[in-house]
Amino acid sequence: MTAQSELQTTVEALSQKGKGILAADESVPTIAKRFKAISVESTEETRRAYRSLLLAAPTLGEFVSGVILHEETLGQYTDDGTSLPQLAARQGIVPGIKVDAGKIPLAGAPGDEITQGLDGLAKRVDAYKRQGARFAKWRAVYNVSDTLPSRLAIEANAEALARYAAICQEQGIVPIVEPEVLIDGDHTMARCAEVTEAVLHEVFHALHRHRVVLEHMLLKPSMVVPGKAHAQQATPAEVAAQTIRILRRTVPAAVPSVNFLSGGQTPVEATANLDAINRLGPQPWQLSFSYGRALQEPALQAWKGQAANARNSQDALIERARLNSAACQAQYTAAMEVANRESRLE
Ligand code: 5MM
Repeated sequence: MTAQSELQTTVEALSQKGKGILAADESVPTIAKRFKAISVESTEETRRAYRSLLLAAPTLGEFVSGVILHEETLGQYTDDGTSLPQLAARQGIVPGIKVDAGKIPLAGAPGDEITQGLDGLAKRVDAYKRQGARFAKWRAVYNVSDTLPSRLAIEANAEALARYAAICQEQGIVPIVEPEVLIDGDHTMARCAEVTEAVLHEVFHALHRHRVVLEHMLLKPSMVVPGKAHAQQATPAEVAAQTIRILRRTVPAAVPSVNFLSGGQTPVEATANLDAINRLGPQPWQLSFSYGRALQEPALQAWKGQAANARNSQDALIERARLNSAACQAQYTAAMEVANRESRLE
């Protein structure tokens, strides 16, 4: 298979109608934080147990087309000896891998951050591909205030995202480009829109300079929302209108799919907002999800580190995945939340 047709096959598998992506690539410190909230110690074994349970959830492949894994998970096995990427593949879910090496302060730009991990990336991507990964993800993070992010941070992160994407495509791996404008802070929705527009504009400029084939990548942006501490929160209809306005200004029609991150929204908010976005009618790109917390929070709460709770945890994951699948098709209603909860309690 040529690199181009390989990329096309993966893009088609990932962007199936009504399906989204499960982000399960929390770094070791992040998963430790999530486990601490349910009083579970984070060890290689507890991480393996939890992620095995997620990937084995019956029917997950009906709603989820791809899963983003952490490097550690790529080399882990279920109790019966199936590799975790293989377990995903058996459900019809494409295994992917987070390839960035996390963020550090950006020198010369107080308050801004830059994502690292470009050195030796081609070699690492080649090794991940041999372990079963077919797509990759790199996340850039932008803190928001009246003065942040600086022009330097916007340009430096765009350059890194584009170099990463070009390297992945050369290796036959589909890049997910994730510029996350953070929800933290008390900024207005207008400020989030302004920053998101500047960030996306610069990202696509850099992708063009680095000759990234837009048809063979996915975008994973944040939605346009007010800061979490802002006094006035937005309705799903407002989030949808502002998000689509900014995406239409900045994202070329050649990009096949936009898979939002949840970024600290509650699971219900993330689903309602995605539904409202899809209710605005057809756009040049598919509009779906690539949620971490908004898919996993109820599953973590149900699991609590106990093998006996595995089935309940899987049910909670499937419930969110099904509701988000409905949201991708503008078919979600708040009443579905109640109906689901009641049927689980019966
Ligand atoms: C699952 O978390 C991903 C990795 O984050 P860390 O490296 O900080 O642990 C993260 O990139 C995630 O894929 C996105 O933020 C989307 O997840 P949310 O929870 O925002 O939907």
